[in-house]
Amino acid sequence: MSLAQQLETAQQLETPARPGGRVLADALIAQGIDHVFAVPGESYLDVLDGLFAVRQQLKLITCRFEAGAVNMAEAYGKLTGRPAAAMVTRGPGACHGAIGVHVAMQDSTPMLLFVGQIPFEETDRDSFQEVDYRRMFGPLAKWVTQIDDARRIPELVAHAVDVATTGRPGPVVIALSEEMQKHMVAVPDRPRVPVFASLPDPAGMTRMQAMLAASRKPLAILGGSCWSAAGRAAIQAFLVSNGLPVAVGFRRQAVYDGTLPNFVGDLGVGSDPALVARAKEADLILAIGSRLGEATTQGYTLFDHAGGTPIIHVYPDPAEIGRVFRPALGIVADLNAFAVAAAALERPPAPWAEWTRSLRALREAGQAVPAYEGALNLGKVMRELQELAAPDAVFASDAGNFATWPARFMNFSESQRMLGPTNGAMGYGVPAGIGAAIAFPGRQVIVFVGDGGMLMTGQEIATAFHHGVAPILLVFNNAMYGTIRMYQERTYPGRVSGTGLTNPDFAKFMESFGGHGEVVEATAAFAPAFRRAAASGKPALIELRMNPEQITSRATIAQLRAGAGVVKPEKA
Ligand SMILES: Cc1ncc(C[n+]2csc(CCOP(=O)(O)OP(=O)(O)O)c2C)c(N)n1
Ligand SMILES: [Mg+2]
Repeated sequence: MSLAQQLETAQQLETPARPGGRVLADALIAQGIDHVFAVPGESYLDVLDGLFAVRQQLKLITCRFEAGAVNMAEAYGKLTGRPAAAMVTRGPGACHGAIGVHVAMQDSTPMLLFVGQIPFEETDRDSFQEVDYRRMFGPLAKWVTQIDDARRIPELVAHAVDVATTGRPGPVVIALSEEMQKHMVAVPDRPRVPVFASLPDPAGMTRMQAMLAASRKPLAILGGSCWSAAGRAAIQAFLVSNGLPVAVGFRRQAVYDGTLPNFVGDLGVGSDPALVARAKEADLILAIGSRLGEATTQGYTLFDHAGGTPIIHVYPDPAEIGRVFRPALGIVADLNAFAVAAAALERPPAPWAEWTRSLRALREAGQAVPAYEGALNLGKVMRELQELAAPDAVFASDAGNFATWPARFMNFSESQRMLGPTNGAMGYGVPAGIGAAIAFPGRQVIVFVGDGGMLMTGQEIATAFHHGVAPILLVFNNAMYGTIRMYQERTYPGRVSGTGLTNPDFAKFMESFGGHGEVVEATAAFAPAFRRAAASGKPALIELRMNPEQITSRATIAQLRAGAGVVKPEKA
């Protein structure tokens, strides 16, 4: 017997036998997981029983829909930088939950998804609810595994957490064979590994400094997940002291303090066309944490793919650097470590002060609220919300045209956070808001959601009540799948197909759960309604009855039709 085997045997002798379900619960605690978001299933009864045993240390959040559970876990990981676990049953549960895996992958969020699996000996019989999760989640997740032997639970859970949290973070799916959950095994827990972040190479930092010194029109694009408070402070110190204009990537508002004079707006769907034009003029792009994905780069058109625009790309995973846009310099580093190193650099002269001021002036001009038709001016409502929201509020957004109202008219401050799905997943906002409220008890949570998204996962309000959290939902009601109608009107004017909606009374819907409901039809009614909602202390919903003609903050349906004509397919 090798020394390692002897040691393991000795450890096992000291470790009492536990059933697999309990070993799993203990393995989660050993790896620092403190929340599980779940819809139960008979496929993982033994794990549920293990969770019962450790209920003081590991909080089990019972949800109403697997898409809700997985999105809550994703939001928890995105906000805290530490993965939460989601648990769903085999087959149908896994199918419902899959959307959250896609969100976590595209958003680079650490997350674990456990799926109850059929008994191992029934494999490949197309038995009840059988699915091969390695094949199903292969292209969706960062890693997929299945535990068939209870003795391997501590090892595989520890590795899953390492994979989920390192490099470009992402979701790991772990299927749990039914029988092994019952097996009594004597196996020790695995300790957490204190992995130190990868520092940027000093030679790369020196080259970055030289490139900045030679630039006249630089633009920083900030994105990424898992920023720590210290990392945010350091990157802000670097960007402010250098007077660099800062744009944020798609749905990454609030990775940077929007009230600062060098914040120039967001690049994504519905961005200010003037900012997009200026980004194309920049002579140096400093992309920090952004993948330079499709939405941020305006369908990969913002820069020359072959390197015509010099780009410095800072990213924790070398595989993302140069993936589409070939950068002039790639720096592989943990983002928080890069921020600290950048803040410590000597400051070159910044001859771009005027350029930064001109970009900021564009942002401010774009935020001037037009006199929209109709009684409810959503531009003014967003400006008011900025004043009314708690200084450390967490915002969560669903996907849809309504999301462009806060993006354009609000500036999120340093202590506020904003969660949005960069993969454009409808149904994300309400669960993400609940996940945020559970992650940060006591902080105000405000959700932006359309009438379409609200009826995808709005029933998770029940979960908010069940677990005692009170988000405030702002439902932008235009009685349509407005985003798709917008593309429709641009491409096939007047041919409205499949995009109209009939809605319930949303305020009464919230009241039926025991929450606070409001309907706002005029601008002046918003502030008092919001104050009442916030003061209620209960989950609250404010329905914003929109003028459906105002399809975006920049166009009416009539304007789209007038500008339409050429059939030009676009992406939603
Ligand atoms: C899960 C999912 N289904 C469908 C879509 C396609 N889609 C994108 S936006 C949108 C409409 C959103 O409607 P609503 O929530 O009412 O917001 P609005 O665009 O009207 O502001 C649809 C159907 C999507 N992105 N995600
Ligand atoms: Mg709508």
